[in-house]
Amino acid sequence: MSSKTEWLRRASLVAAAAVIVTFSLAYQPAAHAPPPAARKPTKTPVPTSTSTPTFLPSPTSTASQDPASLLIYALYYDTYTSNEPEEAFELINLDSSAVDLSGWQATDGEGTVTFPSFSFQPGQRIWVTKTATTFRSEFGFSPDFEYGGNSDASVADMTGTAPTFANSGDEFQLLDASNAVVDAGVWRGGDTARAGWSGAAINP
Ligand SMILES: [Ca+2]
Ligand SMILES: [Ca+2]
Ligand SMILES: [Ca+2]
Repeated sequence: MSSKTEWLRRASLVAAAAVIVTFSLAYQPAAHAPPPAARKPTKTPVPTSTSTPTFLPSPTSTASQDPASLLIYALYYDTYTSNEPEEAFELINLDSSAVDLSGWQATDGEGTVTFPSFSFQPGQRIWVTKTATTFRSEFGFSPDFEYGGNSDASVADMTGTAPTFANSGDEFQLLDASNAVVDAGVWRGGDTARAGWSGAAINP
């Protein structure tokens, strides 16, 4: 299967030095179509200062899976806290049925972490962070998974070696249980040749 995934250019900054990239990956490759209302975030980070939103261009993903299924919705790679323990990403399930995330992986090329069994419901969005306690103190709500160690017993842990999202540029891939690239993102100086991505890196 082929797919085209659009990284829309909605983004918000939670702090002056912090960048959270929020992108909706739409089925239709319209260059600047606004996101459907149903996909507008309902969880909003609590800003500690205001800064100018960054608008992303719309490169095309070449991920192999049905584009209207399970997608990367946001990536928080340049965070507010020193040493960035609250790096995070958000996924959305746009499928009409639940997806079992067991064995699915997230990687930046250096670190790869694996989801435990989890029934990802249609329309659901989940936040996945390196450190749940820091994430919650910043955003005001608990993430669904953490991958940098068990900082919070109430938040499910992923296994593997934690990715670190380089602020100067990096790559992120979501792989299903058969190791197929489901979605990907490349920003700033990241390697745009990675599977699942085509076009220029985003520069929020
Ligand atoms: Ca935990
Ligand atoms: Ca990295
Ligand atoms: Ca980072």
